[in-house]
Order: sequence, then structure tokens, then C-alpha cells
Amino acid sequence: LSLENSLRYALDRGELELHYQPQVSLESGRVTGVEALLRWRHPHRGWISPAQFIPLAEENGLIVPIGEWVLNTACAQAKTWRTTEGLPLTIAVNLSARQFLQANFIAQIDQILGQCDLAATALKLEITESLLMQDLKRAITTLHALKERGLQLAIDDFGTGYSSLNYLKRFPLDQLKIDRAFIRDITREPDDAAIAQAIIALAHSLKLEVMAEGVESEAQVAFLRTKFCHAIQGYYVSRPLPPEQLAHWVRENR
Ligand code: G
Ligand code: G
Ligand code: MN
Ligand code: NA
Repeated sequence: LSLENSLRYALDRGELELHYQPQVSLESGRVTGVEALLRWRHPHRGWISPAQFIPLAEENGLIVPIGEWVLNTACAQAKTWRTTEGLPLTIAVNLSARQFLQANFIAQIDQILGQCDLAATALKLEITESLLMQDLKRAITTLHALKERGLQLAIDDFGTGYSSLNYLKRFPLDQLKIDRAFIRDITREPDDAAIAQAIIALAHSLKLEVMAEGVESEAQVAFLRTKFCHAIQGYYVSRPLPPEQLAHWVRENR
């Protein structure tokens, strides 16, 4: 079976899972939320990274049912954590272009939030610059509809995509996530440090929250603190964890 064909059955067979990576406020030191990250446990090939199968799913349209499953699963999990388990976490979900640009995307969000009985403010959507630039008019309309409902909106992988700073101010955003490519050598490469610093300054002046991704060391945290970066995510805090382990981790680290 080709990867494409097995992906068609992966959803039905329950081979897809979400793992969750903590996001921590640098100011309070507290876990404020988690990012849901898709994992495919293939029966023969083992773990397959979303970097391998998301582009495939984008191409053949499977991203639509997969994306809907991700939103449903993440929102249901967040509801359980917030009510039954008393963990007030925000849930961040990655969106692909095809999903976001669907005609019924807003209706889907309303339906999922309603069905899960989850407050819209508890859901954060991570969208890339390139996605937004694909259909600017539609993106602006959709983002405003989401913002009206109270959802949080983040730009993922900021600095790597094709974007226009001119449009940044027209999007009703809450957060910029600095791509981990800039964070990796932040303490060694003056250029990367300059870029990260510039993104943080841009976020401050646009009154957006700024989160660094891929943070792996104390030295990187120290640098980000001096620039007043608001929040971090990365192996330094924790790897992405399955849901039971995540809840345990949050209880131990809050
Ligand atoms: O978790 P990992 O580093 O392997 O993720 C690789 C890429 O897959 C990242 O760019 C991430 O944003 C993307 N990704 C992870 N989960 C999802 C998902 O549920 N939907 C979409 N569209 N992309 C995802
Ligand atoms: O594109 P996006 O930001 O959604 O990608 C998130 C991906 O980055 C996840 O697949 C996750 O596994 C990976 N990731 C998370 N933290 C780190 C880290 O500290 N270092 C590295 N190299 N990858 C990370
Ligand atoms: Mn992301
Ligand atoms: Na990223």
C-alpha cells in the first residue's frame, strides 16, 4: 500500500494521534497552553512525521477530514482538561491552507466548539504567513469572523514565509511565533539574534504577544528574557507528550 493509500485508512483505523507540547509564559513561569501536534502511528512503518504526510494530505484533499478530526480531538481534550481535571489550558491547533480556505470553515469551528462546549477563547489557531497570502481577501474576512467569536490567532513559523508587513496590521492577530530556525543559533549567530530581536520588537510595537519556538537551552531563555519575549515552547520546557503524560507534566510543573 502506498503512503497515500494507507493515509486514507489511517483516520478510520485510529492510527492518528495528537501529542501536546507545553507553552510557558516567561513572565510568570507558568504553563499557559499547549500546542496539538499530529502523529501517525503506522502499523508497519512506525511513527511518521506530519512533515512527511501533511504535504501529501494537502495535495490529495485528505487534509480536510484529517484537519476536522484534529480540531475535534484537540477541543474535546481541552474541554476535559479544563473542566474534569481543572487545568485551564489554551489549546493551539495548526491549520493548513486548504482547511482554512474551505467555504464552511467558520461553520465547522462553530459546530466543534458547540459540540465540545468549549469557550472560543480557549482555542488558538496557528496559521502561516504563506497561507494568509494565498487569498488575502478571504483570509482577512475569515480572521475577523474568528476574532469576533473570541478565538486567539497566531502566526506560526514567523519570519520564514512570504509575507507583507503592510498586511500584518490588517489581520486581527494575537501572537507571533518566531520560527525555531532563528532560535537555534540565537546565542552564537549575530544575524539570528538580530532577526529574533527585530521580530520581538515588531510584536511589541504592534501590541502582539510573541512566543519563541524550538527553545532548547537555558542560554536561549536568558537571551529571550533580555529582549522581553513573552513566552517559550521547545524541548527545554518539554517534548510533545501524549495526553495523559501532558496532564501529569502540567500538575508537576504548575
Ligand atoms: O511535530 P512536528 O515537528 O513533526 O511537525 C512538523 C510540521 O507539521 C510542523 O510544521 C507542524 O506545524 C505541522 N503539523 C503538526 N500537526 C499538525 C496538524 O494537526 N495540522 C497541520 N496542518 N499541520 C500540523
Ligand atoms: O511548524 P510548527 O511550529 O508547528 O512545528 C512544531 C514542530 O517543532 C513540532 O513537530 C515539534 O516536534 C518540533 N519541536 C518542538 N520543540 C522543538 C525543539 O525544541 N527543537 C526542535 N528541533 N524541534 C522542536
Ligand atoms: Mn505550530
Ligand atoms: Na515553527
